[in-house]
Amino acid sequence: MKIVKVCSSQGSLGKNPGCEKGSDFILNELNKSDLIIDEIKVNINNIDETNKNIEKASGDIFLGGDHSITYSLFKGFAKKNENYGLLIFDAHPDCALYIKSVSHEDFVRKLVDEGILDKKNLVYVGVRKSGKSEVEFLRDVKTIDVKKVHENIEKVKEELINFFKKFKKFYLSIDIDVLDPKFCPGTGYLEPNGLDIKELIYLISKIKRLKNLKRIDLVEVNPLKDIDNITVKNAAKILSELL
Ligand SMILES: [Mn+2]
Repeated sequence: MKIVKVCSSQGSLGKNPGCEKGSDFILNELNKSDLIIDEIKVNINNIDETNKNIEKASGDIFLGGDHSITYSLFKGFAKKNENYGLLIFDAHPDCALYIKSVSHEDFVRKLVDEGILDKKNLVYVGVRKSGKSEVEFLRDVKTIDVKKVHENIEKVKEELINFFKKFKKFYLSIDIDVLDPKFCPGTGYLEPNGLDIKELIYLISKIKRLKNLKRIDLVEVNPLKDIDNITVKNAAKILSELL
């Protein structure tokens, strides 16, 4: 199991500066000496170069960084003519209309438009704040809301496992803001009524048993905005569940 640090907030549109420090804080909190840890070369003056380096990287668990890193990580993960899926835990769908370089607000749309991701192989859990331009995009995408997790987590677990087990491989992306703000005060956007940390840990503990889960990322943890280290501690819990 190789962990890779992606210390960049270049794709956060200036809205989550500090999240480039997330991976170091999370690993520090986890405090395990037997981990294999690598780091992607970041050029803070050139996001395209950073993204190329991310795309070339090999590894199992990637620690951001902002959510735009998933664009290049998923590109590097996807191989032509293979069937693969993407599972995203996030308060936001990140499928806004994009302008130029990929950002943490639009990377999913870009992956779909470029033919790298098929919408029907994508599932969101926890989305609760979408922009106007995102509603149309989401119409034919499978989404599981927070209420459904609260009400019947067993059913959600079954649904996710049945959906993702059919792929040759799949990718799991976790934006920390899928959690309720009381579990993640240190992130870019706080969206009320999110998942409980126990719910998230439970779901990922079941999902990770699937052998075709081949790549994971955990993003948008911002130690500079954190309160009493709550976000970093919860991110370390999530990481330790994934190891
Ligand atoms: Mn988000």
